[in-house]
Amino acid sequence: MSKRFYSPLNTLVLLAFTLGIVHFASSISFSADTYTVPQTAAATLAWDPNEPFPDGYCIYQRTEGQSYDYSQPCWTGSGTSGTVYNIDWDTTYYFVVRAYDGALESKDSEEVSFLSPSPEPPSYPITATVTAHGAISPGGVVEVIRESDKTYTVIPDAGHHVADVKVDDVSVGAVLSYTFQKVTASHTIEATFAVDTYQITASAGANGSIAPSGTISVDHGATKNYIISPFVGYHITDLKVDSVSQGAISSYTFCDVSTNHTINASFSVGNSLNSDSDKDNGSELPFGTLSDDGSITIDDGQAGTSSTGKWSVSGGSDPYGSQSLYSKEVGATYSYEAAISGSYEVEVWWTDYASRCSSVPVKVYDGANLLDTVYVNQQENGGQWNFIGLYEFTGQARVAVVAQDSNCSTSADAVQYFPF
Ligand SMILES: [Ca+2]
Repeated sequence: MSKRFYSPLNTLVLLAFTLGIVHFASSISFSADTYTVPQTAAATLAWDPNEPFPDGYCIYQRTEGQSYDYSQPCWTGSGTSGTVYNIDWDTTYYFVVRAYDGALESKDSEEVSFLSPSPEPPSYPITATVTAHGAISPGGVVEVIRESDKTYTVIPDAGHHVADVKVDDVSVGAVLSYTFQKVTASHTIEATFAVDTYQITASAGANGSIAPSGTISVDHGATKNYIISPFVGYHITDLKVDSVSQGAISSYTFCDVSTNHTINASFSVGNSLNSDSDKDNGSELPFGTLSDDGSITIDDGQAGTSSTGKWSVSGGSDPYGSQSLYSKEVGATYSYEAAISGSYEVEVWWTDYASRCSSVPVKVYDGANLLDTVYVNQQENGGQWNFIGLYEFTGQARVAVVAQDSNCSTSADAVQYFPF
């Protein structure tokens, strides 16, 4: 591969030379706060020895578009290799070697070229992670060139928002973007997300209730059901959802919630037992007889009554309705049940009779829960309403008159629930 040639000016023969490159990548060093990269590379050139041995050799260099300046060798020496320093990165250099002996100088050797690309600057990994319900861009591990900036975008899923962003385990708040500036170290960035929530505010006008009531928080996409219950003696007039009338309905369901809502129920006095709306919504209706004042009266034998043991028609005076009953069977009960909610006065009617018991238990229940036991003297105050107490019911009120003694008679006639 080496090519001999003869200089016309002398007898020196210069063999083609080979080029070895040396740049200082191996000397690049870093420490915590300093960063040193040599600004130049060096090239070592080697060539075959001339025969006969000359006084020495000169290396000449040029760059693209330039000519050699033979008055200024960049290296002179007697050996067969030389190193040229101060080679710029990313610049193509051309070299020739000439041998000289006294004033004689050979022609140029073959020309060789040399290019030293600048060493890659160091980079640092930034690791981005997210929890469910969102993304971060760019994700994963990204190498970031030293001293450069890197911006991250945090992208929550629909119906969610950024809960927090941590950079190197320290919160930077619920930001949608974060930029690492002039990176000189590895970093982490982690985003967490949370579901959006909305407020549903439920209210009920007088004489009825809505459940759940008040303002509650609902997750994005959730379903929420509301039940509207008029008090006894009242009916639903209208249900407004976000101020838009929905009619006299007794339940409403928000589906796939994605904004705040309001729901408001209104009620009117009056018995709506036979109204279409009550039939349609299947709401529980009180038994017995409703009055305009909202009270409900249950007479013996009416819907809502039930009994255990033996009860017979009494000859007592001033019954409520057409008749009253009596029992002498200890523990026999006569119950009056009403599907009502809210505060009610309970009143009991019995009839006078000579054999009446003096301490008859009247038990008041709300569902299965015994609220109170009041003992009444049925030897007195027959033929009228007698106040038992004021109670809070949650849908299933029941008053039970319990036969007290086989030596006296217990009267069961009527019960009244009066809204308070
Ligand atoms: Ca009666």
